[in-house]
Amino acid sequence: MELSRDELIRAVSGQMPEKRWKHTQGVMESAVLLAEKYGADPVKADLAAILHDVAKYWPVSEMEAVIRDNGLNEELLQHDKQLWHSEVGAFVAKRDYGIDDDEIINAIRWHTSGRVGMSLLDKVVCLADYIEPGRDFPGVHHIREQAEHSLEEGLIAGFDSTISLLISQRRIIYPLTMLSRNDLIAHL
Ligand code: DGI
Ligand code: FE
Ligand code: FE
Repeated sequence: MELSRDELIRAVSGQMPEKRWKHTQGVMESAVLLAEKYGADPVKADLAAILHDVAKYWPVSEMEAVIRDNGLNEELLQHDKQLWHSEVGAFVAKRDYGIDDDEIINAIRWHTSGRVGMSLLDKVVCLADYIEPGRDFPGVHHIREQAEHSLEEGLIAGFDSTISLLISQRRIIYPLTMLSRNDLIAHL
């Protein structure tokens, strides 16, 4: 099934509250700017951004069912439910929204945790998610500053802020988030 960009936007925006759609529009804007700045494909960045949070408001039981029934990463089920929407989103982007491009699917799949060996498009979408214009959290200014001169420095600042927040709230850290951060530092 091949959806036009407008059809995709209509279908995805209907899956989420107004506020999340606004966030998604911000991620689209930032992802295209980052793609142009750092040499990724802006068309792919835009599509990945449109879909990145498509499953964010799915009922937890439906996300769990999709992960179990389709051989997705069941290890996620041992971790924070906030981590499930990227795995489920990548799957439904392909199955229900006709996205056939693995670079786009991967950028959706890894937009929350990152992964070891992030692709250029993974980095663009993950960083855009942190710095889109509507984001306002302690530390976002520093992440935006880093993003001005380095995709990797921006992402490290982003992961650092997530990890610090999780620690301050005494929450469990998904190990891949730390591995992604370490991998970026190791390659600088
Ligand atoms: O979906 P968004 O809110 O736009 O952003 P996201 O996909 O980066 O989701 C971040 C949420 O996931 C945030 O509420 C923190 C939560 N989370 C819980 N444990 C972890 C985690 N995020 C990461 N990266 N790593 C964790 O271990
Ligand atoms: Fe997300
Ligand atoms: Fe998001």
